[in-house]
Amino acid sequence: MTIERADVICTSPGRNFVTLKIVTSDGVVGWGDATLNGRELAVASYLADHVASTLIGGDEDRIEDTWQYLYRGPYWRRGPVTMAAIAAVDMALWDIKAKKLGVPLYQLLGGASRDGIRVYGHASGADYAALKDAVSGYLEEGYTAVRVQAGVPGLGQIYGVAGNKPGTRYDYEPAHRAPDGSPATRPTEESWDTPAYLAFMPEIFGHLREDFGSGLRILHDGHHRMSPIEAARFAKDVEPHRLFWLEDCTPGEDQSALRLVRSHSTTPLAVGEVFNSVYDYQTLITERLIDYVRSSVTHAGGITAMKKLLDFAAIYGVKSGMHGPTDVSPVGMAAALHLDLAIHNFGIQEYMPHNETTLEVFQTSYTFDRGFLHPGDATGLGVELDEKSAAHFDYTKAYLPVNRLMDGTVHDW
Ligand code: CS2
Ligand code: MG
Repeated sequence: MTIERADVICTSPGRNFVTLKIVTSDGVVGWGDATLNGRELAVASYLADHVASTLIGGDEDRIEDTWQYLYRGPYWRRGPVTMAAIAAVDMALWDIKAKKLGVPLYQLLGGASRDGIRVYGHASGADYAALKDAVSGYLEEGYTAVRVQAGVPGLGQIYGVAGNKPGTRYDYEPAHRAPDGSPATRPTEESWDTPAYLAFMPEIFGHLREDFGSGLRILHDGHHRMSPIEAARFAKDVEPHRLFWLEDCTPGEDQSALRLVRSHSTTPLAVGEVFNSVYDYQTLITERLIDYVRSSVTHAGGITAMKKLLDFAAIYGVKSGMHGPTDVSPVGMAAALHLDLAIHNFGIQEYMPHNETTLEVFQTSYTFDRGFLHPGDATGLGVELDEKSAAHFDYTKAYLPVNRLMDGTVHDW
């Protein structure tokens, strides 16, 4: 059989998503996630204007060959736009293959290596009292791992600190439309002060350990904001509180900078949500400078590429900790869950549940039970997009915020 159609669907059920639909000549449909938060239309154009016509008439079963054709063929390599586009094609072809064989995708990846996928939720609070409430809420739902972000005195809204009122905690969304819901014309701006953060944040972990004991897995995201020496100090200061991981303590593309952090602390390090290829990790993995790989299937070239990356990491004792924010669509999330279930070196999976509107458009079969997810046993990825419903939600331009130091200097976000 051959690929008959490859259509790109941009929709905004609560937030923007780019989805690729591949249809074979015998009518099998495969879905792929190509969402790149804040830069969605660049990937949509890459797929619709440069990739779709090259797929038509091709053999949908040749997944590896198609991946290589799209990666090596165009000469220009890597980058988030290209790799999200390749990822969408790759996911859709794996979805088709598993549907044709009548199995859930994880069976083609070696079968289940575990019964459920431990996930971490996002707890945050403008102050410690609010954070403590948020953490307690997650524990009541059975979570065994939480990422904690807290407001820093003297700073306004900062990354990762959301409302914690009942029903709003999952609304945390860093990509902004205009306040009236219309398309944004430019990013909002936040302010940042690393010394204030370094002085304040470590004691939060101390309070959490006092209140919740040593069993809770505590994660924290530095969101690329520290210099190597600041990150080394932070990782050392929080060492007594035994974090599960410290994420993106520095801008990770400077791979050798992590040597400095590593040489000062045993706090486990997680890096890679903005990476898009195994080569971004080469130094980090071979020198054992990190403990967890943070890429998502959507941004790192699909299931084919992630499986290779995670197998490479396994050789060096590095585990998975795949990115799972709401800007990865339910299709991308399902792809992660099939891999999580199958690989041996699974670490943890990030989980930010999508809102009800998103889940009306994307019909999922993955399940959550007391802190663990399972991809389900529907054939393929187990997610179907309802195109009629998607058509009700027009793409609405939104931007991630820009971050500035207190003196106005643009800083890492
Ligand atoms: C993040 C994301 O999930 C995370 O750890 O750092 O929230 C990230 O900011 C967004 O995915 C950006 O699109
Ligand atoms: Mg992060």
